[in-house]
Amino acid sequence: MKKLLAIALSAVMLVSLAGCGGAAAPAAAPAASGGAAPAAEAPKDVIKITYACTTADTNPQAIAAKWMAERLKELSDGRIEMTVFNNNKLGAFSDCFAQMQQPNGTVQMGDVSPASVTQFSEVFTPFSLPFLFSSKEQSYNYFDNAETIKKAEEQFLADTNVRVLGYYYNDARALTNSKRAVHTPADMAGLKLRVMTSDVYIKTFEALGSVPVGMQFSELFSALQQGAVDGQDNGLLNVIDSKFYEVQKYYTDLGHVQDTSVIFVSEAFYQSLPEDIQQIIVQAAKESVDYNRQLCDEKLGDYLKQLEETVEVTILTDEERAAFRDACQSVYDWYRETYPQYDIDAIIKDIENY
Ligand code: EAX
Repeated sequence: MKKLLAIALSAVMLVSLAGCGGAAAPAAAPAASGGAAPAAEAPKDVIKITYACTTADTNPQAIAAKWMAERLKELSDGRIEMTVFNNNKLGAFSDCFAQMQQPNGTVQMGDVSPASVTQFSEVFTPFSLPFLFSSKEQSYNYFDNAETIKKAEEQFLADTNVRVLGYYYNDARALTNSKRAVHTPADMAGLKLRVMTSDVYIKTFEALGSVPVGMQFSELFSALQQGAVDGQDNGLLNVIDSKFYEVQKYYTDLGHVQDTSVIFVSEAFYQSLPEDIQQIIVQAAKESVDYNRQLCDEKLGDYLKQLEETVEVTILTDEERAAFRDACQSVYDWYRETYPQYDIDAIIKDIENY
């Protein structure tokens, strides 16, 4: 499987490299320098973008990214051709991200949960602390407008050489597993759960008494299917779209993180582009965020009904959820000690204004 992916990835790299050479190059040299007949129409420079994401075809992130590809084409009058490789077609997202960091990498854009890239920069770690945001609207407002987020984006760029363009909704994260219905933290004891490769998630799921295992999303379905892990913590959208419900028995609407999926562009690639194209990329990404959030609202209601057909669904009461929140307080203590450079208490206060 790994080998196949590697072959697929290098094939894509070749194609993409061929395309990229043209992308970064200046406008085609005029054919008519020596007084010969001027070229009637110089061929337009096509800028190729390879976009990587983890989500399946029906997920609002993948749909919005493909919509962005159309919008880029339209706004640039055909000069930008973006191809979206969703559903982990390019393999582990961490490898795709590493490509975005390179001057001539094979991947120029993509989106993923910020917790999946904490090994490249830790600046987004505060925002996946458990039960930090009280609603998806609050998290939208905060991510779109807060000064703290603007600063985090600047630091992220400095750390990684990758620019942030916006935030898709990656759902209120939930809990699925194959062992038992979960109503209380005690029900989680010993459950082996896949989490993103983020220390905040590891600490959160340890605090809840489970046994977290950091793993790329691209490995998750087979890990669930083969029983290598008992469960995972994606929300309703990914549970349905990536078909986890086929290999899971229980769902709890835990809501520990109002998650985003950050849209990235390689800074080296971005800086190689003319200004008008840069602006088009910024605009199309922003518009696709609105589209993504609208799609999420449309899908989420039906999705719960759909899930109830195959999986035992637990909807927590406020009191029940509070027990999980209380069980997570030690994660904040650990965070204050481990990351004193991020003033989490100031962030908590700040979020209340949104
Ligand atoms: O960004 O890895 C995950 O669980 C994420 O939710 C997924 O990649 C979507």
